[in-house]
Amino acid sequence: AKAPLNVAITGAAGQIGYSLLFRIANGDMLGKDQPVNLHLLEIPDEKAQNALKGVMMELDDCAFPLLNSMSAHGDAMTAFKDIDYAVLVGARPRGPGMERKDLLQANAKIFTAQGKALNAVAKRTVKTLVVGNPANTNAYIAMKSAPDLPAKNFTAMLRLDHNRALSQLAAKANIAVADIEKLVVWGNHSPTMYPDYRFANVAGKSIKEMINDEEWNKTVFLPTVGKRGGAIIEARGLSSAASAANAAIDHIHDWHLGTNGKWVTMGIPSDGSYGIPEGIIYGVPVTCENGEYQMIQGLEIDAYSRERMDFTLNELLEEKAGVQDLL
Ligand code: NAX
Repeated sequence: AKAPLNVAITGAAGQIGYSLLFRIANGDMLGKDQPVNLHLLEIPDEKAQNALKGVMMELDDCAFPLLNSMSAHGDAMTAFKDIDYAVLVGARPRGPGMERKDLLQANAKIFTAQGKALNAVAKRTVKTLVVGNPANTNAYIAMKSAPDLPAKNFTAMLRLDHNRALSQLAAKANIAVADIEKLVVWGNHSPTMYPDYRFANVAGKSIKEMINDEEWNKTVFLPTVGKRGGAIIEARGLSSAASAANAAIDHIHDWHLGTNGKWVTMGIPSDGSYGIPEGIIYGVPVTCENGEYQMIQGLEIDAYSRERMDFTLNELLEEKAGVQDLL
């Protein structure tokens, strides 16, 4: 049998946590033959820690064969000890009357502390996925706070946007989601992102040509994918949780086990290509193999795409400027 991997999840008693933990313990993320030790982090607050205990009781009650052990933590320095994977979900939500700048700063404090803890106690090979918003900038902050760890191992979640775009395209072109290749979502996990199906195809057949409707792209597809999070809040009264957990599972699953040549979207530190300044955590197409992602290089960027890619980049640069004093 394989040795267990240590996986830390923050915000473990939250909404996304409630959908995420059970699937990780079931082997959906790291493989059906891979035992896990779950390190669950919540704020030290008694209510949150009690809620976490309740979730752990339910995990016990599932008797998952792959769940080797679990532990509850109120401090990142113990939660992140020797971990192989970190899924950083917990973040400060926007409170009533809170300015964007305040939200950025509150989260910058959390992700500075968590980056430092990763730097101090996690395995040197730890791979990190940031889900908590603003996800790209939080990942940037954690990366900058962990100078002894490889920068490439800090990523942000664009996979929910990618999956949302897949499902909209499949419905429009009457094709199966599983058959869609080469979809891209560029930029920030925010309504400014740019889902781009110019390269997408089904068995080599161009989806852009199949749909052949630029008007639909600009007036339906882009806003539907971009504002999907808001539409779900409006309908459900709560933000996306099961679909967000599912996207986190997909992201780490593919990073760990590979994509067999399929393109997926990950927010990764830029290497400077496509005009994205080095280090900015930006959604790009990648393939994964042997536990490493490889960015797809050399795609043609037309004028409209350039404009959209710069728009979402500028938002990231503004977010970065808003937290620069803390780094
Ligand atoms: P919840 O408020 O239900 O849960 C968050 C949990 O995190 C709470 O239990 C809280 O106590 C805990 N927490 C807060 N600060 C913490 C810290 N410093 N250390 C450990 N735990 C901490 O939110 P939920 O719906 O689960 O969403 C979590 C985050 O995901 C939010 O920031 C949300 O905006 C973000 N999302 C990101 C998505 C993405 O695609 N990247 C999509 C879904 C989601 O909106």
